[in-house]
Amino acid sequence: MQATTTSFGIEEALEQLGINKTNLGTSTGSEWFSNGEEISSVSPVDGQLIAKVSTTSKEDYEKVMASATSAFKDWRVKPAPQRGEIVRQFGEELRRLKEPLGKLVSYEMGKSYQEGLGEVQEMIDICDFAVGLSRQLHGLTMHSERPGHRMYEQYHPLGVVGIISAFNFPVAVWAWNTALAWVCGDVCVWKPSEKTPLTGVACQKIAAKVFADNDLPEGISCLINGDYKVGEMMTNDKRVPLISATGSIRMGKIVAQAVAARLGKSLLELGGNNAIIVTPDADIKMTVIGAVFGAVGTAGQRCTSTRRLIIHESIYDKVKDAVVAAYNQLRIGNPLDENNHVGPLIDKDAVKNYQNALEKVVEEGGKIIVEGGVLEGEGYESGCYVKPAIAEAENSYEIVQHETFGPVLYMMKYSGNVENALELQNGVVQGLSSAIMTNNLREAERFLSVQGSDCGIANVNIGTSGAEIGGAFGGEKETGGGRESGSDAWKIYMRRQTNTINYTTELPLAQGIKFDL
Ligand code: UN1
Repeated sequence: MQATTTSFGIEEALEQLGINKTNLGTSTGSEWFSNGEEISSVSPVDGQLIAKVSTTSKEDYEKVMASATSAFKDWRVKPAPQRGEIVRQFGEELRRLKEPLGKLVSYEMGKSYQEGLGEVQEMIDICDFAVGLSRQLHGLTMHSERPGHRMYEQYHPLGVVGIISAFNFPVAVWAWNTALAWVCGDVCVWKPSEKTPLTGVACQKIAAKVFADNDLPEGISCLINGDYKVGEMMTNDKRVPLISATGSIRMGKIVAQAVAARLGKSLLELGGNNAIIVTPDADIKMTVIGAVFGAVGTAGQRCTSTRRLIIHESIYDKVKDAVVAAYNQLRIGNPLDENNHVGPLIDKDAVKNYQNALEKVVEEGGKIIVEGGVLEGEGYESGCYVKPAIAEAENSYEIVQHETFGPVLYMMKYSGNVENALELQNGVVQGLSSAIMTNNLREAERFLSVQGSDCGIANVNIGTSGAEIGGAFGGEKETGGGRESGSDAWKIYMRRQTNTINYTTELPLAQGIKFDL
């Protein structure tokens, strides 16, 4: 087993990332504390313990907050383009360490090495985006209704941004938040998933080096570790004006209520139940690639993974046969081996949820058309490898309405026009990503219209996953409404101020009100 680890160069990757396996836990930058209980980072690839990481105690948390609030006072007065220069250097370090970090992501989380590298590439891309943004954090100027007055708006940094991220994108989602927050003048406290603490440690080390090389104070990048109890320290903390949380709808509802109770801001990126509509005019070859990658890529553990295929009855059998044939070609195994398409699920709880979904769909009347199952034997010792499965199911089934984080795809038919497909697609509580495969312009435009997809992401002739960083990322309904990453998502990391300046010797009131003394 150890041989697997070393043969794929994990020990070397850890060394290159400066992880020496001691004193890992809470950090304000170059300083590390490890006073809490330990959590184990176990690889789903081979079931090996990679390292132990200490959770954040209340005292450690207080040290972090003292450091972060003090660092904010310095960081916020640094001109934004200079903050951008620091983020540029951070992006350079990520370029240098792309391979070891991508490898650690793959080994700790279980996604393919290629996807691990892709995740680090998203980090690099958001850094580049943020560098440009650091010269463009602009508000509008408006015409005042009063003579001799100037009115404009400006954006100021918010303060400490709390980031709670999920195991499935253990590093990219942090970078989407942190690269923007840093150029905006905020400091960040990050709680990575307790299932992937080591990639968190690696990122913290990379960031800390850049801050230290530039003689910047501790506290601009902070790391805390642990489960929801540690998360609660932040969500209940008035010193944290914004909480950005990625994870399940269940978690998001708890976070949103805690943050709202103190009138803080939250940015939520929660579950999806993403569908591809396949119309009579679809390109079948493209549909198969989009659907299969969407459903089995990252072993179905993306919030953008394709969960439902809604296929027109006239081409149903053709699409079904092509997708089933593609599933028969899938190779499941060690994700660090580039010959494999599908790696393991994150842990045995995830395996149980996957098994439960397959049982439930049959109980509710569904029909399995590609058998699932847990793989055993050589190479599968971690117990986390499962076969991607497909079931024919109705949209109304309870299990279909629910997001199962694994490679389970539901296929269903629609008849008539695209409106019928849209009714099914929109007929779930989640609203993250959606897609239509069509060469028919009218259908595509109907899908994108006000009566079309109700999701935050709506794609034509592209699958549901694999969004680029340049667009705003997030979804509607119970997906939580937040937007991260590109476009103007930066605005949530800043506070907006409207300024009106009177350069006359009179004091005219707005709305024509007279107040003579
Ligand atoms: C997530 O699963 O939380 O669009 C993020 C995608 C990736 C990001 C997914 N760029 O699939």
